[in-house]
Formats: sequence, C-alpha cells, structure tokens
Amino acid sequence: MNRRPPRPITEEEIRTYEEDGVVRLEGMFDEEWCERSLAVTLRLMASGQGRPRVVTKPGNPARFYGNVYMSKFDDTFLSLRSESPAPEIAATLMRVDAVRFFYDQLFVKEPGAEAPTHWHHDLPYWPFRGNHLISLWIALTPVTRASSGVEYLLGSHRWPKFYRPVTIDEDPAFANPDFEPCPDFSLRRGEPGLRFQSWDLKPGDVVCHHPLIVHGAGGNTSATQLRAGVSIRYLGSDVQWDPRPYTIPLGKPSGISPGEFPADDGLFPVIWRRSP
Ligand SMILES: O=C(O)CCC(=O)C(=O)O
Repeated sequence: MNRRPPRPITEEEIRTYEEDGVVRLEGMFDEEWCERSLAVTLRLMASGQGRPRVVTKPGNPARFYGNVYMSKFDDTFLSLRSESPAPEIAATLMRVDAVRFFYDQLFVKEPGAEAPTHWHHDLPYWPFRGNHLISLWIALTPVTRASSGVEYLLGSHRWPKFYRPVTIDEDPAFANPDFEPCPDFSLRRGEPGLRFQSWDLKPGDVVCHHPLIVHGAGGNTSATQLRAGVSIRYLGSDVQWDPRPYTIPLGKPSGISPGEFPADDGLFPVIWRRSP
C-alpha cells in the first residue's frame, strides 16, 4: 500500500484548491488501500459497528449509510488516516508543515438509494473556526453523477455564509436555529454565478475540499453500482477552538480555551510532519 502520493502535488493543484475550494487528484491511493477499506466498509454495514446513521426511503430498502471515527476501532482505517498519502496531501494543499487528525467518516449509497446528500458546508457542524481544515473524500468504488457523485459549488468557500448544518438523517441535534438553512442548489442550475462541479471518479481518486465549500449529491440512480467514499478530515495550523452549541460532540480539548489552537494530542493527534 503506497505511503506517499505517487507524484508530487503541483502548485497549480494547490492554487485550484485555494481558488475553487476543491481539487480532484487522480490515482493517489493504490488498489490495496481501496480494496481493504471497502471490505471493512461492507463488514461495518453488515455488523452495525461504530456510530452508523442509515437513511432509506419508504418502500425502498437501498441505504444511504454513514459512519464516523472508524479509525478508532479498525486498523485499516487507522492506517489509512496515518500511513497513507492522505496526511501529506492535506498538508501540501493547506501549505502547512504538520497536520492533526480530526475524524474520518464513511458515506455509502447502495444501488438505488434515493436519499440525497443535502446541500451543506462542513464548518457549521464543527466546533472550530479557521481555514486549515480539509476533507479528503477518497473514492473506494467508481463514482459518477448518476451514482451520486458529490457536486461542489466552486468558489462558495468565500461566500459570506454559514448555513445551518443538516445531517444525512436530519438529526435535530445539529439544526442550529441561529443559522439560515442551506438552499437546495440543485433547483438553481443555470443561475449566473453558480459554478457546479462534480467528477467521475475511479477507486483511489480523491477530492479534497475546504470546510466552507458548499456541496451536495443526489441519490444513487444506478441499479448496480455501489457508491462508497471515505472522508478524512485534518487540521492545519490556523484553527481555533469554537465550542458552539449544535456541533459534533467531541469532548473538550484539554487545557484549551475558546479561540485557541486545539493542541490536544489525545483528541487531535499530530500524525504527519514535513521532514526537514
Ligand atoms: O459523500 C457524500 O454524499 C457527502 C460527503 C460530504 O459531505 C463530505 O465529505 O463532507
């Protein structure tokens, strides 16, 4: 299994990430990473282990399945977060010399699963402020728009917006009434200024996105193709602890006050440093 990106990330790719809020990098994770991670994913879906969230629509058993913190109990996901190319890619795109792990999350849509991924951006779910939070959505299966490829609104990470979080199962524990609901941008295609982007992906491709880029996805309209991705989230250096209500319950970083960098090596371990 490859530990480093198979080629250097280019300055142009870093600038694309900065300007658009998202960049797709092809072929970053080898077949063994994808096969092993997918095998564990299927086992978790069958066993119910972890903190699954599952959404189906009436009369259709096909699931939109999510899980979080798999690396806390599974060795494959532990190595994927720490010993794969992922942390180096994160550090390079954020232009930082070290990254801390935040959490990992599975997003799987079985063939025919109708539930959409509601349009949202990620930062309102998290007890942080800052720019150095990045998600690497690693494709474990082939992905197309038809099989629910995630769509991104390019440049939306610079909008002056902070939309109300909405989980896949619309958990009210996240529905912060202080924030406006995120519009359903799929109804606004063709509107000037909205630049939609999604990619067909092969296993091992990765889409890296900024915490404020607005994104969403339709259901999986393929009758045969499972769509599975794992999002690994990392922190860089400008992040500030911002314990707002309605954010994910992480525990409190020890000895950290609001506004400070969350330097808690237990909760957010440093897992990658640039070699001198
Ligand atoms: O895979 C999906 O449907 C959603 C992914 C997502 O929202 C994320 O990675 O932040």
